[in-house]
Formats: sequence, C-alpha cells, structure tokens
Amino acid sequence: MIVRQLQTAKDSTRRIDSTGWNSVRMLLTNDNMGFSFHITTIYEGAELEMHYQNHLESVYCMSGRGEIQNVTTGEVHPISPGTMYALDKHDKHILRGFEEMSMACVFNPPLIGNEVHNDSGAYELTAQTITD
Ligand code: 9YT
Repeated sequence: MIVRQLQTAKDSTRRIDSTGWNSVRMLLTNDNMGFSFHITTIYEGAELEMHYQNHLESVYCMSGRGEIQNVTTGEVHPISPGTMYALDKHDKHILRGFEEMSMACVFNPPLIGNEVHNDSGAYELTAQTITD
C-alpha cells in the first residue's frame, strides 16, 4: 500500500512549478499503478494551451472556476467544482482559470516525474524520475 500526504509532497521534489500552474505529483510511473495522479493548481488568469499527444488525461475540479476550450471544434465548457473533463481524443485544448482552481488529474501512461509542457503543449515520454 502507498500512503502519502499532500502537505508533505508539496514540500518535496514532487511539486513542479511552471507558468500558470503547479502540480504535486502524488503517484508516478515508479509506483506501478498504470496511471499517475496529481493535485494541480491553476492560477487565476492563467490561459494554458495544451496538447497531450502522448497521454490521456482526466481532470476533476475541486475548487475554483474556469473554462476549457476544444481548439479543434471551438466548443467551450465551463469548469466549476464537480466538473470532470477527459481528453479521450488527445484533444488540443485551452484551459482558462477565472479563479485559482484546484484540480485532481490522472494521466495514462503515468508521468515519470518532472515533466513540463514542450512547445506544442505536450509532455515528452522522457523525464527525470522522482523517488522518495
Ligand atoms: C489541468 C492541467 O492540465 N494542468 C496542467 C498540469 C498537469 N495537469 C499536470 O502536470 O499535473
């Protein structure tokens, strides 16, 4: 069994900071769960264009408000506490935070460690492993 505390993980290398967001990577590849699990904070005013070409991602909003736009179709969906979205088609999207949002995110295949978005908004399948 694996048990970790968000507060402890936040103060470790599991916390990744990037422009407009930070992510605390609670479960990663080397936990052998078949997915990774992150608690991500999207900052107020963030506008993030992403395209996870190598991963499937599901996101659940725990707090805050924003929206997600499907870049291909132009469709916009509001996000508030209780909203889940799944990028089942590797959908290119723009995530906007109208307020700071706290999100629970799952990635398949699991992230390895310290991934941040590349120029096309994807995570590469290589990264530095986090062990603790
Ligand atoms: C919700 C979202 O896609 N945020 C970007 C960060 C990502 N979820 C991560 O690495 O945890």
